Amino acid sequence: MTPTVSKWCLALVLLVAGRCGPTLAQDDFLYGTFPDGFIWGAATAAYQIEGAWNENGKGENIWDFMTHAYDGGISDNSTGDIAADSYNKYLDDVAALKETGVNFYRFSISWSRILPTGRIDQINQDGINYYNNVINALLDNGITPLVTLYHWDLPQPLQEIGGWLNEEVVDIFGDYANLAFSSFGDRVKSWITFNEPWVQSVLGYGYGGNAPRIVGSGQTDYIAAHNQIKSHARAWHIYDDNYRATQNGEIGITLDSGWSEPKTQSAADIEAAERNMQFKLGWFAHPIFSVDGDYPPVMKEYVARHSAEEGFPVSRLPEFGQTWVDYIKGTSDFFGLNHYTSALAEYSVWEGNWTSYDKDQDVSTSADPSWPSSAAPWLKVVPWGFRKLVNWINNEYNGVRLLVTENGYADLGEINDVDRANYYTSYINELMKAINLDGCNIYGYTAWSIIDNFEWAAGYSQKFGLYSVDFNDPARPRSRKYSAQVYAQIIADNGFPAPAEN
Ligand code: PNW
Repeated sequence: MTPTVSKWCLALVLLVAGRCGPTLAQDDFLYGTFPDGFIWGAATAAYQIEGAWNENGKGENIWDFMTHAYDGGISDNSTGDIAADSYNKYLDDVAALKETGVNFYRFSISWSRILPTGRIDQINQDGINYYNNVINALLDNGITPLVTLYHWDLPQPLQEIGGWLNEEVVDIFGDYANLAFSSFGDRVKSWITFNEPWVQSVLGYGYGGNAPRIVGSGQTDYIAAHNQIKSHARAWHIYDDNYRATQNGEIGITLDSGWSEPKTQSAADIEAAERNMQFKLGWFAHPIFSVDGDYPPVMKEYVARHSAEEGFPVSRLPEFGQTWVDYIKGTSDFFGLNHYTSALAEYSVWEGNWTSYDKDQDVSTSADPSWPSSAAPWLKVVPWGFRKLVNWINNEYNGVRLLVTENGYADLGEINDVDRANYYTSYINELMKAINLDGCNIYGYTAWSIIDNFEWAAGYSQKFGLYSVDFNDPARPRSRKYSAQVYAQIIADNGFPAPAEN
């Protein structure tokens, strides 16, 4: 090595060390603040908070249908019939948001509240009025609405024609999106088409724990995902063609992902962890955010090989075809990310002549026993995984503008929720490292959730709120938790200024 080269190497090492903070170990706390203009929010979803499931013209959706069934599949046999009663108490939610000091509120529209049959031939004006009231109350209080069109609550009449397995729903979703843009887009400038199509596909159409409880892992989950991706692109194009120029808003998608850490440093485990990322996040992100579009090559290869081994004449992973690949590519103005936890991934071949999405990957995942747990068995506390994940996304999708659209912690409902406050502090600190030390392009953060709510198949047994809701009291009173005070302080400080800077 010539002296010149070694000098450059030294400079490079110093540069990298300087950027990463030479003395900062993985879990060390970093003082500092987020960039000016960073936005802070909190989130909910319609079925989880609204209640009023059949009031004033609302139609039935797949969660109404599932929870009302004889064996509703909810751990505490509860329903979202009343939930936090936000249909009547939304002003209390707005007050909590205001007290927390958020810049924006992420909530979802209940499709069947504005279109009881799912289709635009029957519009429920009361539903339109309700969302107008919510939007106007937010704006009156200086809070920006961020609206999700689909947070898992498909109108039941559309399930009866196959739901996301039926490609006709792509156009029907487009009609619904069009109605939302035309009704609310004068005031709503940020839209999310789908929340976590992975959960809707894998849990709703693969393993069957969520509505509509279809079991067919490795087959129906792939089809449901395929039609949701097409539907997302359809809504984006409708906005882009007809509304962007006049309404000046933006529209994206929210994907969920944990971080997959290789269990060992063997080449097989490192590849397994990467493959697991591609199967989980890349499944939805590659068609939309990558330069080439379409499903990740490794996913196409693995599903095709497993399909052949299992005797299928063609791959169980559907094909878009070039027209759809081009139509889908680039259809998101930002990358919405929901993140909660991490897993260890290892190479593992699942034996047997059966099909499943997990078997297709040749990966097994587990939790490190040292990771603190939460009231949700799947949610372990691994703050450093958040930083690694957003760096992975930043590298994989060319510095894409990223908005964290959910992050939060489950407990049993304590008011003095120190564990949740610590979760927020440590995860938000890792996010700040990703921005200030690693240069990731992240412009906002959203806490899940502003209030306790119906946690899907876990019912009311797990709580994610910054505010508690007393579900035994018909008035559903809200009370502020300790974590809400901590989050409000982080927002007020725009991060974690060093004590001397205070
Ligand atoms: C998200 N997982 O769901 C949803 O968007 C919210 O509606 C939900 O209340 C929140 O997270 C808390 O669960 C997820 O198993 C559910 O990895 C499960 C997983 C991820 C996200």
